Amino acid sequence: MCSCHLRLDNSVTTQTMMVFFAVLLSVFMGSVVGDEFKPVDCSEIYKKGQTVSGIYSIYPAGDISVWVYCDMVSTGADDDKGGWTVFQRRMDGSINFYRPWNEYKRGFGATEGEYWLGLENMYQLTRNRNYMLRVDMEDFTGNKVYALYSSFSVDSEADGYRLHVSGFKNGGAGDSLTYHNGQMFTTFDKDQDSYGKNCASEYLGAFWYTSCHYTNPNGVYIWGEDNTHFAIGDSWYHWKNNYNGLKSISMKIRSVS
Ligand SMILES: [Ca+2]
Repeated sequence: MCSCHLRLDNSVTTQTMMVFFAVLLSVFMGSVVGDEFKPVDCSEIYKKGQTVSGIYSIYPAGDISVWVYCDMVSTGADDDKGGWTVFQRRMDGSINFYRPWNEYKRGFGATEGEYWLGLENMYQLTRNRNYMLRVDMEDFTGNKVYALYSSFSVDSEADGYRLHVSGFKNGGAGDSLTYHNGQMFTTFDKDQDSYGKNCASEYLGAFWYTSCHYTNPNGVYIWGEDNTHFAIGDSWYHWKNNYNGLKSISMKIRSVS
């Protein structure tokens, strides 16, 4: 076999290649280092023109990136779309949500499916910015409702990751969250609720329990109605009582300008 047509002047080829890679590297470095876009949340990504829901990288504390699901289609109180940072999502029961404090602090699960973003990330997001909250839910027959709250924030770990939520607006779900306003977060290994026992171990979840809950979004993923064990499911009382597990529930925040 003759390979003469491939024979080139080695020195010229090497020089050409080096120039080519030098140009390529400078373009690459320029795009990565020079103009790097570090969005704090999905609201910033949406404002940059990304209108497709999906997995994006955000920087809640400004330096370290985390993967998150951005809902770019749901509406707020003014029917304005998009920019929602999903911090909690149940949809098929594939992830075990009965986890200890450190897991709820750091976050867990799969961004493309069920996950919890982490209390520290939620604190970092909401400490310097104003956010509204949207809770979306669906039952096992395809009905969908939601609840909106005009203000949402989470305190630091030193303050028990205390929840602040207010300004309810009904999207058919009713208000099962205002009751939890002002509460610290409780897991089975860290009891910060106002109940004699531990609400997390009593109702197999982790939440801003009082004594104990009107909603248990991190509870057991039960398939619809089941009162075998009282109020352990991923329920929202004011829509489906507390012995009905929801097919899906997701909690998401968007910055308020
Ligand atoms: Ca307790």
